[in-house]
This record gives sequence, structure tokens and C-alpha cells, in this order.
Amino acid sequence: MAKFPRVREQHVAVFGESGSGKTVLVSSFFGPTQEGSYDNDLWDLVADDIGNGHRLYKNFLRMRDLSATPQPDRFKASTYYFSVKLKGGDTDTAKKRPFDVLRLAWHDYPGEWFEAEPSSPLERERRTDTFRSLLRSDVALLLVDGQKLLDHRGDEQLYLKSLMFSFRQGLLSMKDDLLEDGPIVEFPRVWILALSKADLFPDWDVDTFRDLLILNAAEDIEQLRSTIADFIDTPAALSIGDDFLLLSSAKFERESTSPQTIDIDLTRRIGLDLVLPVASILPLQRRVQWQEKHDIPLKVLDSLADGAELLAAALTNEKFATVEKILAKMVKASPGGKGKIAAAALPFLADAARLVGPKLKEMNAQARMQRDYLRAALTQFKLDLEQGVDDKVIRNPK
Ligand SMILES: Nc1nc2c(ncn2[C@@H]2O[C@H](COP(=O)(O)OP(=O)(O)OP(=O)(O)O)[C@@H](O)[C@H]2O)c(=O)[nH]1
Ligand SMILES: [Mg+2]
Repeated sequence: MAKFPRVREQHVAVFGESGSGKTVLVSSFFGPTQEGSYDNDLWDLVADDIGNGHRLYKNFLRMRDLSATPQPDRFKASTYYFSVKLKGGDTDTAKKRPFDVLRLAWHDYPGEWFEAEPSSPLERERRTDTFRSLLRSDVALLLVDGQKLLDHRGDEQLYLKSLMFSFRQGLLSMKDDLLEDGPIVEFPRVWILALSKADLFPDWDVDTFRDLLILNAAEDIEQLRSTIADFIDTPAALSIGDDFLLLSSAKFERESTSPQTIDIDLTRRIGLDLVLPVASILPLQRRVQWQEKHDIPLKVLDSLADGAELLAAALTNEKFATVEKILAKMVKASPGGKGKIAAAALPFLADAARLVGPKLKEMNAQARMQRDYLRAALTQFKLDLEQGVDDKVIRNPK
């Protein structure tokens, strides 16, 4: 009997300077799911730590009801663990599913840490520890602050260059500590460039944002890429500047009569519904693409989208038992044999990753009808990603 509940964990790391909107983002991601009126037919989102959950929900309520925004974080990083708990745990299908809970670890940290030197050796150590935990993510979001872009209108290049520079410096300042044991295997390998506060640019779509970045900061993005490539084992499995995303936690409006008063409409969010799909599906897709193009060592594949086989099994109709057998063989096999099995599993991962369009819709409808909540949720995430691409909120490489 498998341990219960079976959990699959995925991390997201959001990197952004102080004031770029990280804490508001996580509050606006979580808050609406706690409102009495919230209804999701496939899963419930809960915070694993009640105190943390209340803190986030309070941030949300203070914005919703009092138009008050959270305090800047100065000293403390927090990691919020959310569980996407699938419904229908008592059905027969559920007993056979590879996992019941998709856990999302969302790391929030003081943006100031990237900009100012630590004040003591202890603080330096704390920062390095935080970054170690950030680096367990498969996916990282790099925030470009929409407000700062507006403030630099006509001179965006200056801001974008200094932003990329500070990300690079921040990483380089920790390089020695992070690389103590040689090139890092587990490291975010999909870096999405995201515009925060996208509500400030009502006429923009993701292509407008991408064009602006490429026009003004292509070399800087490339430099960041090569800096990061120096940190990791197998830099062929790395993408930076391939994916773009628009994000807005709410529509923030200033009243023309008294500009100090803001109205925060938290029902008007952009891109936040893509966070779960991005965290759970994108690493699987990228893993397939890289594995098809390059010779990626097994330890890297394992660290990237670990449990991808389970995800693929859940996503497609593949019998979970078959996959379990493959995995069991993999554990027993000699190092040489493992590579062969990984190669054998590839087409089946690829099928899952490439499930698109009408076929995907059909599978989603079928899974809903059969009350197969895991498959319904994962196919829904894929549909949400497709919708995000169609709406030009997210852009992924073909
Ligand atoms: N227009 C707009 N403004 C936003 C949005 N999100 C945040 N803001 C504004 O940006 C300010 C800073 O947001 P925070 O989430 O506290 O920033 P942070 O990245 O957590 O900053 P540190 O904690 O200092 O690292 C908020 O007080 C809001 O005024 C958004 O989606 N749209
Ligand atoms: Mg903050």
C-alpha cells in the first residue's frame, strides 16, 4: 500500500528587487482561494502551515477591504507551502492514482537582499541558505517591475540593464558558497522573464513585453544566461529568455481627486492562474525537449521535473502500474542500464508533453466525467497554459 496521502512537490522561486511585487503576488495567488465564494470543482488549495496561511490571507483582506498593501520585507524570507488537494479521495480511481496532493513551495524573500550587502556574517549565511532553498525550484520567475518601467519611460534600457546587472551580481556574490561541491545539479533550469504590475500597461500583450526586453536588454539577458550556465552541471539543459509572462496581482487604481487613495480590485488579476500550470507542466515539457536534443546525464534528468514519469502517467491514459514497473527497474539497474530505461521512457513522456488541442480537451472532459480528478486537474493545467498562450499572457518557445 502506498503511503497516504502521496505528495508530489514542486517549487517556484520568484526573484525580484525590493518593491517589485513578490509578497503581493503570493498573497493574491492564495487569498481568493480562501474567500467563502471560491469554488473549484477539482481541487482545494490549502496552506500547510495555518499561521502562514492566515498571514497571507490577512494581507489579501487588508488589500481588498482597506486598500492597504503589505510592509516591505526587510529581514525575513518565508517559504509558503501550499497543497493542491485533489477532490474525490474516496473514489476507486483515486486509490490507483500516483499521487493525491500536488504541493507547491513558494519562496518569498526580501528583495533588498539582492541590492545591499549583508550586515554581518550571520546574515550572509542566512541569505545563502535561503538561496539554496530557492535553487531547489525547477522554474524561476525573474520579475521586471512594471512601475519602474513606467518611471523610466523612454529610458527603459537604463532600468533593464541595471536590473539584469543586479541579478547577476547577486548570484555571483554567492557563487563560492553555492559551488562548494562543484557544479550544481539541482537548479532552476527554466527562467521566465515576467512583467509584474502588468495592469499598468493595459495595451500590452506578452509580445510587447518581449520585444521591449529584446530591443533593450538582449545582451544583458545573454550575460545572465552565461553567468547561470557557469553554476550548473549540463548547461545545455537551461533556458533563460525563452519564456515570457505578464503578471498582475490586482488592478491598482489611483483616484484622480485624491491620488493618495488607491482602489485595489483583486478580482482583476493577470497571469496568476498560470502559476500552478507553469510549475507543474513546463518542467516536464522542457525535459522532453532537452532529452530529445542532447545527451543529458541521468542525475540531471532526475533532478529536473523529478517524478515526471508519474506526472506523465497521470496525464495520459497510461496505466500507472506500467510506469511503476519501469521505475522499479530503474532503481535496480546498473548505471549503464538506467540510461537505457530513461531512453525507453522518453516517448511516453513525450506523448504526455505533446498532448494538445482537441485531444487534450477530450481527455479533460472524459476525466471529469469519470471523476478522475488527478487527470482532470493536470489536463486542465495544460489547457490553461494553452489558453494563456492564445490570450498572449504567456509565451513559450515552440
Ligand atoms: N499596479 C500594481 N501595483 C502593485 C502590484 N503588486 C504590487 N504593487 C505595488 O508594489 C508595492 C510593493 O509590492 P510588494 O509585494 O510588497 O513588493 P516585494 O517584492 O515583496 O518587496 P520586498 O518585500 O521589499 O522585497 C505594493 O505595495 C503595491 O503598491 C500590481 O500587481 N499592480
Ligand atoms: Mg515582500
